[in-house]
Amino acid sequence: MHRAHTAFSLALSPMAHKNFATWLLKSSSSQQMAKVTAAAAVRTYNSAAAEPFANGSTASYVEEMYNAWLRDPTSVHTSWDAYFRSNSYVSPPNLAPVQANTLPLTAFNFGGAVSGAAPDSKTIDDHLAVQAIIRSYQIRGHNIAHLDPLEINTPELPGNSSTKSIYANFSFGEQDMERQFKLPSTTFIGGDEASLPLKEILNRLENVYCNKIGVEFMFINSLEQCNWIRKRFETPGVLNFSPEEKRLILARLTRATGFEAFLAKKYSSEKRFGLEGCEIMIPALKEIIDVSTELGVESVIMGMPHRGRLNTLANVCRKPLNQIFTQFAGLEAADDGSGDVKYHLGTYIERLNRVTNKNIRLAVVANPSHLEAVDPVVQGKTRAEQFYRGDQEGKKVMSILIHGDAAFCGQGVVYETMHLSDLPDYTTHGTIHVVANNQIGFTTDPRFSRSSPYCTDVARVVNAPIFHVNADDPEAVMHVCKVAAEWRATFHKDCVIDLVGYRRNGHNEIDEPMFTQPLMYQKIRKHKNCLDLYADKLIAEGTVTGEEVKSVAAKYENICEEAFALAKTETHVKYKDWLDSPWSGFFEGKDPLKVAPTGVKEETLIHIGNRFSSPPPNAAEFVIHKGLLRVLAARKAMVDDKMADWALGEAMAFGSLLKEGIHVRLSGQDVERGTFSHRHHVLHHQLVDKATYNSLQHMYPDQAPYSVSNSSLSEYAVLGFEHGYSMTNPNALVLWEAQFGDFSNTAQSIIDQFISSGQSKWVRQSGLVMLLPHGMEGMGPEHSSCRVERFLQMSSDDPDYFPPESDEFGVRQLHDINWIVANCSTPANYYHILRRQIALPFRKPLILCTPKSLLRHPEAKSPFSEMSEGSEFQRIIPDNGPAGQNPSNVKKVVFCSGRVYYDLTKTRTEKKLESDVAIVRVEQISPFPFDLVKEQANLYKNAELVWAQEEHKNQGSWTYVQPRFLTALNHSRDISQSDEQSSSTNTTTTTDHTNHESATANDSDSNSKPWLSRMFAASNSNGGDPKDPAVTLGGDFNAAKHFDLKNVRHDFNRPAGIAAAPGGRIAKTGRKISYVGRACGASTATGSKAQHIRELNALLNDAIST
Ligand SMILES: Cc1ncc(C[n+]2csc(CCOP(=O)(O)OP(=O)(O)O)c2C)c(N)n1
Ligand SMILES: [Mg+2]
Repeated sequence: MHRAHTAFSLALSPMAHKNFATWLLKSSSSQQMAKVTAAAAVRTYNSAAAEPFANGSTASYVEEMYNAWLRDPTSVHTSWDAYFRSNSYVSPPNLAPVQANTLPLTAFNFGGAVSGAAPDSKTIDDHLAVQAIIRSYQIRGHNIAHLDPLEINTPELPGNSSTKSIYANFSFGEQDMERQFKLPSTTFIGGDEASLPLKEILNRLENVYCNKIGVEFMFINSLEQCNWIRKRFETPGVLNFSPEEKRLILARLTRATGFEAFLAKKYSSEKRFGLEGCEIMIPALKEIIDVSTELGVESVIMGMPHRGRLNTLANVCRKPLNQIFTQFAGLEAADDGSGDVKYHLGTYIERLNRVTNKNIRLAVVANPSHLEAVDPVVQGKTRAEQFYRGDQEGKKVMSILIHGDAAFCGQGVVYETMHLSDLPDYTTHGTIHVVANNQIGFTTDPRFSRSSPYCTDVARVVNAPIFHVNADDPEAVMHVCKVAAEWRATFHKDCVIDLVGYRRNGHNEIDEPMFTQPLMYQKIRKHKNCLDLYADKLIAEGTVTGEEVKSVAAKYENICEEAFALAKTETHVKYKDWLDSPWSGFFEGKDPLKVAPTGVKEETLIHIGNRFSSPPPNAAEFVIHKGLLRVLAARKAMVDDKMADWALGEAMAFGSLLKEGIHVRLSGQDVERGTFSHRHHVLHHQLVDKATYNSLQHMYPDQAPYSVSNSSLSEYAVLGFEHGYSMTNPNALVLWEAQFGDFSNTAQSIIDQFISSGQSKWVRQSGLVMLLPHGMEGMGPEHSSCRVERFLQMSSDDPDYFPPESDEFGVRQLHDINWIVANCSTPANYYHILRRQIALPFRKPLILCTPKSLLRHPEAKSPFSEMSEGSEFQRIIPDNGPAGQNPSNVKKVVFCSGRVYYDLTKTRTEKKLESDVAIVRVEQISPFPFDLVKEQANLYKNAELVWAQEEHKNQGSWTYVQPRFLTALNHSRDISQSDEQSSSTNTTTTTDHTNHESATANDSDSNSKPWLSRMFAASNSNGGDPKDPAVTLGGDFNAAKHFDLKNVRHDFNRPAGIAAAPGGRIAKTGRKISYVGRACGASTATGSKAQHIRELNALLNDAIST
């Protein structure tokens, strides 16, 4: 379509209005080409073999070509090759048996020829030519179809010159128009008729392929699918709609248009990203849903961008209009969450479909601004819903993805998501993509935003048919939608509807489009809207009266007015009303701070261990690789010793959860074996293709399903997919593993926009686990660091605030944080933290740095006793050696996290400093274990404290832990009264009861005041009113409020009012933590192996010294 804009001035050329068939017959270039064809006919056999097939002139010539092609396909011109490959040619009976879907030439009833007589060469040529014309229409008709309501697009575009040259090879004249031609079985334009006059053939093809629908499908490899599509569009009468159907379309279009008009009237200065110019999208979505419901679908999950979102919620999902209008009022939220703009919110509705009389569930998934980022999330959610319903073929649950034209071709995640569409563990069994193609992206014309002819070309890679349709022709649109829904139900594959419309306003309603698209908008200003055009048509043909049209519109406006009045009575918005996947029952009756035990009976561990280390039960027939037999034997030996390495610890976590009925899904690149060849969950028969054995699927007869899937080589789409999967059901452990941790940055928008912030924006919880191999092991700048600093930077606990201590400290922190970041050093802790994901009474994403060399490290093993009943996850692992036993002798405490622990202990042993240096592992980095760090610091009262890390100073955990250590250390001694008095007035003492009370009394006030005014109040409060909530900032805490579960808000990890003010507690510290490790660096590179070792040794020497 973009050529349209390049050729804007050409739109008025006389050629633009010629129809395709006329042009075909009369253009001077075609006469020119006829001469060329005649010349070609006298060529010799050898040169003929190199000629395009349309030049062939005799039946024997065709046969010669065919024989030559059979001998060697490369010996003929590529067009012959393509022709024979397409099965369109059938050799005479003496050459080959008759094939399905075609007829032998001799079977043709050649108009005028005596039946049974051999056809002359001209007759054959002409029939071949007609067949080629039909085929050409099927292939290229869409190029010149009238798709653009603005008619900027013309048949004279450069992309169409190929069409011209192909048709120029055929030299039919007016005299041929009445000749009867046998129709090949690759067309359905004849209906019940086997032959038609040429004129009628051309007319029908013109109507089917070059009118308001452009069907792009001939690239599809399957003949069956091509025929299916041909039949749906070519059969005469497919576009005939009954008066009832037309009235329904009109009614739906009236609502869609009326909704936009109502918003424009009431909220004229607000951004709405309205659908004007493509309102037909609403009836289109409804048609897709109606037909799909009729065909068995019960649940539809939609993903869409800003454009038309409110209209979709109102008129497709039928979300109560007053709830939508309330979003415009800027009301306070009655529940948690920072919220989002109205055109990003999700929804979930269960309702009766009045057309099909069936119950249907509709969900629109909340999405961020980041265009197309929601696509894989929707697919994951859909897949999960299919899984939980046992809908293995996608008959009950389907997804619809709606796209903008610019985003659809511009955003790579579309391609990545498309590539999941046919993968066994990721398919949703067909997605219907709807492109709201307004032929513009913000202010950019398509000619500057894509290099492909259509914005939909990305879909061709998965063989998805693409139905382009003029959005000003409602009946054509409805037909296309019906075919799309039937296509999905029949083949369970993706398809695309390209709704070619326009954008009546600017990018949003406040934008001026004439700045940048003056010519286009001159046209748009003069263009009647789709509803008016359709109403005029129906009135003219007598289907409805003008009065009826007006009354339907007035009725809808009344409905809107009533809802508008109701919305005005609302005082609060509730984010929970906008939740796309409510977890009914999950939170009910749960103590929100009670964590179930994560240790299990030792016999369970032994059982899982034995199964995990055994070959398949039919081992005699199942040939396993010898190396794997050794792996299994080593596992068995560990189980006998009641020890677990990393892989076994993970299997224990998975196996025990499966036993408890928790579905486990692990997905990512090469996860089945494991990037580091340590996991081996899927054993492959060495002699039989696809024969595999997965012991974790066979732990217990009544266990939950386990799925482990090597994914496509995509992080963005696959991580998004798993996030969507995790949203669907809280009773599942869903894990995504990066090949190496740093590759996760290609999925950054899923991490930023969904995982880290989904709960706060959309009250959307997820227990997704991200496994990120991490460790500076001399593998070069990449493959070393998962950039844990970035995850930590997004953690929402306040560095300057020590939450109140209690037995529930750990779980309260988890409850309130946005996600958990950990770097475990033992298989047992890995096992516990995975199990804790499910044991928690709520769901939080878990970002886990995982090891590489530790997978095989002889010391990185855990006894079963650390995983069995009574054991639990250790946020901090204290020093249990001589240093920990005699803390007063300790001169230095080294805090660290993850793999480097093992290097540090080795160096300490070498230096014989076991009693002098304590090494404490911080396993859960975020939320920061303030309480346990304080405890450890108190234990080693006289020791110097250091943080050791192998990552560069500006990377790793240091920047996150440093301020938190200082906060924790300050709390390890009392803050003196004099400290407090000398401190800035915006900090209060924990013993200042007056201020405490005032905080309690004024708390709601304090929370509702905008932060800026509170800040100014604070700075002005020197000697001011102590009751002003601003005076009680900086680490003050209202215990009563926080321990009242009914009032739990997300502020355990930060002060109730405003964050600690600058110059607060941390400046008063008496005890410090210093840094040991690499200097800052721009990349994660450590140079050569030798340099890496040198730097590591320096760090170990610095850390382990007294
Ligand atoms: C990833 C991303 N990049 C840039 C933007 C800014 N942006 C918002 S809408 C828009 C134009 C989108 O055009 P199109 O996809 O055709 O949708 P339309 O607005 O025309 O319906 C852009 C560039 C964004 N939201 N997301
Ligand atoms: Mg657009």
